[in-house]
Amino acid sequence: MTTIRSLTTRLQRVPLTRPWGEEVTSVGIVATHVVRSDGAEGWGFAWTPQIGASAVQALLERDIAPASVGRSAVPGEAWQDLWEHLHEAGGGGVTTIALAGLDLALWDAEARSAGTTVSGLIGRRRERVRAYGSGVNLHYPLDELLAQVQRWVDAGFDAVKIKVGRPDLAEDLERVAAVREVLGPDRALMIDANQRWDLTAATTAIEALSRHDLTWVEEPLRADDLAGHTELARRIDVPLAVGENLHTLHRVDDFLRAGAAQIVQPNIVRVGGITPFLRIAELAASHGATLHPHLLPELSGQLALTLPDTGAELWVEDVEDAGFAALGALVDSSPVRIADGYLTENAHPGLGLRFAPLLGADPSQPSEPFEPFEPFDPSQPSAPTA
Ligand code: SMN
Ligand code: MG
Repeated sequence: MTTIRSLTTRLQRVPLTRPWGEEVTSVGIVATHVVRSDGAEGWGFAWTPQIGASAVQALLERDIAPASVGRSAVPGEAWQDLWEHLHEAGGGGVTTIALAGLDLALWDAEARSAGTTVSGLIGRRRERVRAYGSGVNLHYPLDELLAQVQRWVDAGFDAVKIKVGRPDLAEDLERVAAVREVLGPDRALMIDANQRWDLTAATTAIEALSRHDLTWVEEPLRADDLAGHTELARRIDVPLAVGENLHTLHRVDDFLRAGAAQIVQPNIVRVGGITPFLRIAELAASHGATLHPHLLPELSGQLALTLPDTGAELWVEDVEDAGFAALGALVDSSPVRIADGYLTENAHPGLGLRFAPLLGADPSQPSEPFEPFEPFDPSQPSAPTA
């Protein structure tokens, strides 16, 4: 049996050329490297824009590496046991984000050692998948927002997503109306509230905004609020999309069973990697729900190419200037290409997503061992709390 010989990590922040807000000027990456008992190597990553990157790295180094060394390196085989191992720290969230770092590296190693891509290993079922233009643009003044929408139109996207949830609904109305004007009647427009509303505000806002022909409304309420989404879905006609903050198959199942969403958007890293993502895709298909993977198109685009045709649309999300290759974060060129509103794969080994160390060190070298935390000294008084 091929087993996991080692797992090492490196934490880095990738600066964004187009900040996602005043405080979001970079995203956290925990780059992972696996060596198998047969000597094959794989590279993966965990991702968390603002919160928890050090916790994710600590889980990988302190809990996942010791529990995974010696286990099967076949992608997916160790996943369930490791998820159960981590579960007391939470069924989803930092635990699954960290587990993705191992899972992706194992899929990468398997595909590289078979001389193929991950989509080739799983079985590619499509040559291309539709992509939509997206932006983290709630903070943009209206003229910048419209210029961004025009860039998407010029680039050939026929579906776009913008942020809503400004403090005053009149501003959202003005922005969505103006964006619809730029798009014309035939392009699809989606809105994303990023959990900013409560049930009353969401009902009022969506009723008002829906006159601009919306393809979906994303995360109108706190993502944890299953009852709220169920009630909102009963009240409105626009399809509801959730999933970038649902971390497990069970939670996605809860939403679909309750009729609380028609569209699910799992984030491959947040759910724990490719292994659970493929299970969630099957689950969504069994519910007749539409699945559009959240963000990370260089990763989710590759997986989207392998999903069976369920008759539903399948779109990947291209957030402007957020691709890891475009941000200069990868050793190799991008494993995918997005042009004229479609994503296709470029030739590459494995996942083709080796993160470059920030100062140009050799990525084939294992990362520095994890810095041990300061040991707790019981003789020292703890810092006073305010
Ligand atoms: C989003 C979430 C996290 C990072 C970037 C963008 C957003 C989206 O919710 O769906 O695009
Ligand atoms: Mg979103």
